[in-house]
Amino acid sequence: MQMRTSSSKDISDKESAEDTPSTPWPGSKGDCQQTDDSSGKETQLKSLLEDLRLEHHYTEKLSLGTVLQIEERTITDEPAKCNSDLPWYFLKKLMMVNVTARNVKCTSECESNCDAASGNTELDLDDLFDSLHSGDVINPLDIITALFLCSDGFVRQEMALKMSMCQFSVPLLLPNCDTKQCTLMLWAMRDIVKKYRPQKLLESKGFIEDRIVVSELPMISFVRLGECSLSKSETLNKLLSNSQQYHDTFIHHNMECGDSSRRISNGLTEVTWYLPCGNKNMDIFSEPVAVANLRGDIASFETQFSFLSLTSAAVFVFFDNLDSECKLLTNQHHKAQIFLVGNHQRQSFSLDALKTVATKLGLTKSNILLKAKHMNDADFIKHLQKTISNVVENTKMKMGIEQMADIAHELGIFVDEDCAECQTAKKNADAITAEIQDTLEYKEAQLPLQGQIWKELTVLEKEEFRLRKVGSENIEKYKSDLKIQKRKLREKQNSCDMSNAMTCFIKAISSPGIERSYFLKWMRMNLDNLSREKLSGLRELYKKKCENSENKEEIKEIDRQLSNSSLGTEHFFREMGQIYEASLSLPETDPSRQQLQHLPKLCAELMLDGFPLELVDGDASNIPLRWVSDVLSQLNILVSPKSKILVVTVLGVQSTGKSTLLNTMFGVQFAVSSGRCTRGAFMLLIRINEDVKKELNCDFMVIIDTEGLKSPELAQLDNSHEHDNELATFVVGLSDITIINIAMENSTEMKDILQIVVHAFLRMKEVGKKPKCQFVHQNVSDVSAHDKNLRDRKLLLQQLNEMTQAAAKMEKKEENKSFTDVMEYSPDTGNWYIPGLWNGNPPMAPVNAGYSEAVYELKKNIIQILGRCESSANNIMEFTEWMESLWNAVKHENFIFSFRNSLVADAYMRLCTEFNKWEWEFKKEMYTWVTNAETRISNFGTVAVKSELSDMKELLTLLKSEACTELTKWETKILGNLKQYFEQTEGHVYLVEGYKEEFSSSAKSLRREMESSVYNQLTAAADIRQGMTELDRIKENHTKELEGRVRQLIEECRGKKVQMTDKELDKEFDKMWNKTVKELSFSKQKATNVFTNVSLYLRENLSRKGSHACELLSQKRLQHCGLIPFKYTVEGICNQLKHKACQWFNINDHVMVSQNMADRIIDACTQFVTEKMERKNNYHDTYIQEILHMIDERLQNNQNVKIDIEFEVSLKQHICGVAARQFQKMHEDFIHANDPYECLNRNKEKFRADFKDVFHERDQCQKKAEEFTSRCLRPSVEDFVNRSLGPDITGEMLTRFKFSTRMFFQYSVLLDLLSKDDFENYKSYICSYEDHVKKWTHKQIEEHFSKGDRVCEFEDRHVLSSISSINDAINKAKTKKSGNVKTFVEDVCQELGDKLVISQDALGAFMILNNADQEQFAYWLTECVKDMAQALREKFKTETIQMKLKNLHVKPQNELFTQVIGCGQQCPFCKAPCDAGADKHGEHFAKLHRPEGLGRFKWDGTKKLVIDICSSLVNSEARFRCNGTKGEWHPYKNYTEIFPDWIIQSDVSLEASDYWKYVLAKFNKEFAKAYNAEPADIPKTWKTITRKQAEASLKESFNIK
Ligand SMILES: Nc1nc2c(ncn2[C@@H]2O[C@H](COP(=O)(O)OP(=O)(O)OP(=O)(O)O)[C@@H](O)[C@H]2O)c(=O)[nH]1
Ligand SMILES: [Mg+2]
Ligand SMILES: [Zn+2]
Ligand SMILES: [Zn+2]
Repeated sequence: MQMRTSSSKDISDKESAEDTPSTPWPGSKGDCQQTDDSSGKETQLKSLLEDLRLEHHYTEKLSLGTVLQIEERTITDEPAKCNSDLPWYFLKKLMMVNVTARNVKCTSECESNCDAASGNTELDLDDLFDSLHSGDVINPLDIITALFLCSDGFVRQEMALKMSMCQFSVPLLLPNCDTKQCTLMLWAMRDIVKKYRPQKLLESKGFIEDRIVVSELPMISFVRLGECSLSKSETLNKLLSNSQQYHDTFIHHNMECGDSSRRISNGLTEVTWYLPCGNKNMDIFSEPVAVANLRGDIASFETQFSFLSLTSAAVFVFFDNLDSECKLLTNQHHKAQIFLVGNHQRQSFSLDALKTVATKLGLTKSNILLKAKHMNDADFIKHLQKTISNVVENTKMKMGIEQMADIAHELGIFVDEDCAECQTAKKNADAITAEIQDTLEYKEAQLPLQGQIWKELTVLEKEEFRLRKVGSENIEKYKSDLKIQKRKLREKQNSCDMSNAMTCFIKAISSPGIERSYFLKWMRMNLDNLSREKLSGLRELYKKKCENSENKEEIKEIDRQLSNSSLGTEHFFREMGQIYEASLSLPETDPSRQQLQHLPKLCAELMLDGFPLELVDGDASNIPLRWVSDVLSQLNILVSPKSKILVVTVLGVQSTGKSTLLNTMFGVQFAVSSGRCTRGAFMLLIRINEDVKKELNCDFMVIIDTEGLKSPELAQLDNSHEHDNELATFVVGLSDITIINIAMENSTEMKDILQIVVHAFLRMKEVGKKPKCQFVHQNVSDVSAHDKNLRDRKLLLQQLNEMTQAAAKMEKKEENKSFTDVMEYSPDTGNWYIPGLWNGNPPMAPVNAGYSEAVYELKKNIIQILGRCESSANNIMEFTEWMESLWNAVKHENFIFSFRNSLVADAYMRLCTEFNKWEWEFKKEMYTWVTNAETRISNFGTVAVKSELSDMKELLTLLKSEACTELTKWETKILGNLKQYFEQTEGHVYLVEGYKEEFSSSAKSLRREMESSVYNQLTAAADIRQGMTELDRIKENHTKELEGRVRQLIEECRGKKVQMTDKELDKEFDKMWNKTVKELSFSKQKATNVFTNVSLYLRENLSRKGSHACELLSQKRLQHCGLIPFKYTVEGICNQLKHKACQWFNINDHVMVSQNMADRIIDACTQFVTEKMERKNNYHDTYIQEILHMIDERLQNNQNVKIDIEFEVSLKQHICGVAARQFQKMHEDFIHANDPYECLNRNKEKFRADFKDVFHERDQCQKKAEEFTSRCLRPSVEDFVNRSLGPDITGEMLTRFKFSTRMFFQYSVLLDLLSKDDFENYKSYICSYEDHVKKWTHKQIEEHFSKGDRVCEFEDRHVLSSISSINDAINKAKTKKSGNVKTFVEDVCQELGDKLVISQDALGAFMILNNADQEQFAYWLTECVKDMAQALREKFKTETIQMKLKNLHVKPQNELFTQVIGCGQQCPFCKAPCDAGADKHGEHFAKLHRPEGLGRFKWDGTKKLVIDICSSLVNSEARFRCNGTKGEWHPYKNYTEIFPDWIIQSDVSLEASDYWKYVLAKFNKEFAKAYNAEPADIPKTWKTITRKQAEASLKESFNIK
């Protein structure tokens, strides 16, 4: 025990040491301004505040921001552990209007003293006794008093409001026990509005709704004189509770901790109200009454007592003991009737004294209430009630709390509204609201911009996207006209001078912090007061009429009136937004525009202070996008950079308590009222405290409250269906979690609303966002609701599934079959049952504790779900971007196809960039591998082979299986990368989740393509090598033979013993050579007929196309094909079309398109052939197979061009003819080059020189080394560099922005065009796209590599690596000490066999007559290799990049071209190239579509170029016809039915296609001339587009920042 005490003491010491304030106890400010004479001393107040750790808030008042922020303790259920937890515990519960908020107690006291822990099991009564009398327990009244003392005006208001909702008493006079000064809590109570029905309105079923501080009510006060054994507060509670339900309005002795002594709350005067509901049987008092309760003895609180006597209708004085002198009572000047309440049961009770006092006060019998012995509690209470009723009914003394302020002032009591900020703010607010007579008139006069003009603007804005009324007019012209009309409306807005009200309003909200907050609160209250009377009546009426939907017209009228009569601060802010937006259409330098620049910042500051921002204007059904985005970007500047936010929204039927739910959950103040209340959507920021930031991975929570969705009947009335749909889609799209509020009782209504919501979710899923949702079922009272409603939940899910199917059908996304396809939803965890809000009958009902608790559970769950989100939250700018693109898409009719979002685009781009990197890595590795494999094949069967395999077939099989392993490795790697990529949380990868499949199948197809290409290369190399073995053997024999003869000759010559001259030697040598050559047999290699082979493959290729194809094929011999340029003839098509009247089919265009396609295919094939020719290798059948494959693939990709079999056959014949001819030549050249006779003759001079050297016994070392270097090594090194350089250059280019993805490439090309701004350039881009791209790419490579010496670096690297391999080989060979140069060289070659291909011919010739000494040779060889390296580098330096590109095996320009050309598809309407990323993508799309005229479309009659843009057309009612529609007209909207592979998205914004509009406007005449047409009618607004705007639109379209 000893130990325990000391340790607990230690802790408390430590705690207090830590928490000692560093500054001396300061005086307080605000309403407690008097000097504090107790400074320095430990005062009651100070010590209590220290116990609660609130001391620093005494000066630095608690603000709403702090109270409402989300922190650890708001979301955990940790019980209060120490006293300092208590205020927060109370606040947390109070903010959620939990009626148990006042039951605050630390648990640690008793539990930490656990005996078991100290091993002490003895009965320890001392300890028990101690803990019973623990002086540490704090009275809840003290906590409340302390909190009020430590809070600013806004927290006080909030506390008072929530306390009154809980039916707790609220402070009327707040004491400060240090200064002995008290304060009237007028401001704190200002926000309380009560609704009740007094007797006189019983008949009419009317009610009174009023701000309680202005209601003039009789007040009945209860005070205590001296000691009193009767619990005043408990008596009061009984008095105010109705018979069925007891409620603790006032804290009393018998409540938890109510018995611990009050340290600072004596003198506290509380007030509560009894308000009748109009039911005689239930109402305790038939008229409303205020009940005040003074804590403590009036002897010590005279001021308070005087105040009560002057303001109350009656004062009930409770006492045990009355002093007959009792000056306190008798000296007072009372206005109130005095009632004396004594406890007769007490022994000390003196009847005499009572009599004296009563006489002095002139009291009658009825003024004295005594609780007699025989009287039970109930009777006593009844008696009291009756007395009070009497007073209330008869008194004239009625007073609002507002009026009490004067009395307070007279008595020296402060009023919390006295501070200067509050008063100035009030004056400012009053000045504005005093002007308001008729709301509608006022709005029209003072807030004109948001009225009709804004509504008209909204209509225009939406029409710009929806194009519903375009009729027969040209769409682009129509759009241009709309734009002009819009501009006019903005001008009209700008022409309004800023109204007086707005000037005052903006001035007032520009005032510093606290005054601004007061101002806005005053405004809100004033405006509320003004419209309450009218609105609450209308709302009630609305609610009633809605119950019976027959009164449609009436409802509509009421709704209109509601909208007209409502006037809140949001209207002023809305006007501000309009003023700001209108000003943006003025020139940037305009002073009136500049004056308004600061408005968004003002608003952003307000948001940070917790004020809601109107996102959607519910009246106009529109968002002032610029305004809202600018406010948000200002907000982004104000908060720490990259602050992240999570969004919680609520959706549901009207008046189902959505706003109430949010207010309860987060302690916020969205407008709440019965009847139609919230309009549009509001967003509000809540700060996340440091301690949970990490967990939630965000800095703010955004809460969005929305307008209630209407039932279809109501929606029908004002066509608000669309509005509801827009709103739901928009907010669901913005949110991370959507709470769907359902009132279970009305299931058909619910179903209709859900339908809207399901649509919204489906749309979101389609655009890549997966908001989570929670269903909230309100008014479910039963505790076991969750289990009971299992059936209901099943039903709900079933309904949701049906709705999903219906929605999917409407949105044409039928693959969505069930609700869970659309989103993650589990019927078990996604449903919440919340009991009714009120516990009993309003107005006297407190909030149901079950409601608050259930909402709290939901809140915890929501925060948990948000914390578990696998993807990271948006930052403010990202949120803004989402918002903008969502709203733009909402404005279109076809949301799914119109949604374009830069975050999605960003994520997609990142994915493409990454994927391209992996893909290239893969390709590059495979190129290296193939190079190596080919080297091994080329060296096969020569000295330079390491492998033990003797059979080429075996080697090939081995290599193929190696290749397969390699390919699989890389494929797995890419797929792994992809998987990993999608597992990360940053970068919004979930948005592009839908593309995952595409990319993974792309990886697989890449593997397949690589495999077939690798196999082909290996096979060709092996076959060619195989063909050479025989030749090599012959050559080797020949060489051997000759070598023998030469040696013989040398012997002979030496034998002659005469000195022979060179001439004689030559003669001998020639003689010997001619003789030998004659004797050797040279079977001439026979060339194969390539034509035969090619024909064979062509026939096989076409055999699948039917007999007609074969027939056509037989009509012409291949030898006769490809001799003249290919020309497409139209005969076939014409024949086909003869019988149909097809005027729509433009033959000329068709011919042009077909010819174009054919030319492009021919070009590609020619290029292939040329490249093969350049390699000077033998022909191989894989070549023609590849060519045929290329043709087929390209034809496949151009299916929109209608071709017939004649076309295909003749094209293939043409290409094969050309190819066969070339290949034939290549083959023959090869045979010639490798002919043994030729080879032998080529080496004749070398033989001669060697002959002489050997004869003369000259030292051959240096010469041989040079020879080996220059004839064998150097070519192979050069070859090696050429093989390796291609991938290097390609790799380098691919890292450049321009080539990193297809879209960036497209963007760069277009930007380049714009910078040149030259017609011919545009034309070449449009008319010969591939050619243009090829040239452009080529130029980019040249440009990039002509500067600096990047290429030389690459080359050096490869040269060096070869040299080092050679040196290694030499050193290794040296160690073998064979002593023979021949074996030495063979060793060297073998070492290099994997890396360098050493020419067999050269090697063979080198080997003969070699008498060099190995060591000497090795020395010289090393020297020569050094020189060679130098020489090679010199040579490379002098070569231009163009020359180098020619020699490369892997051509960078081809690689890049394949990369950027992608799938090669073009928009079926405007021919814009497809920009999709993965190779094998599901749908094609282009970022930027063009006016169709640029693709040669012209009007039939006028021949004028067409200005329409497909991205607009797909939104309109317009129709088209083409091949695909078989000439029938088809709506553009349903273009996917004809072109299922294409997605044509609407423009991101109306300016998105400015680029091409600008081009067409500028080069209209030139294009017309080039296309043989008339110039287009250019809409007015197109002509004003500047080059800068065109560039901006390009950036926007490609999402470049
Ligand atoms: N009886 C009862 N009344 C409730 C309950 N929840 C809310 N209310 C009251 O219903 C009225 C409407 O609540 P709001 O929160 O304004 O409803 P809302 O859904 O936001 O309404 P709109 O914004 O107009 O669609 C208020 O007076 C609430 O006090 C409940 O569970 N039971
Ligand atoms: Mg609401
Ligand atoms: Zn297009
Ligand atoms: Zn494509």
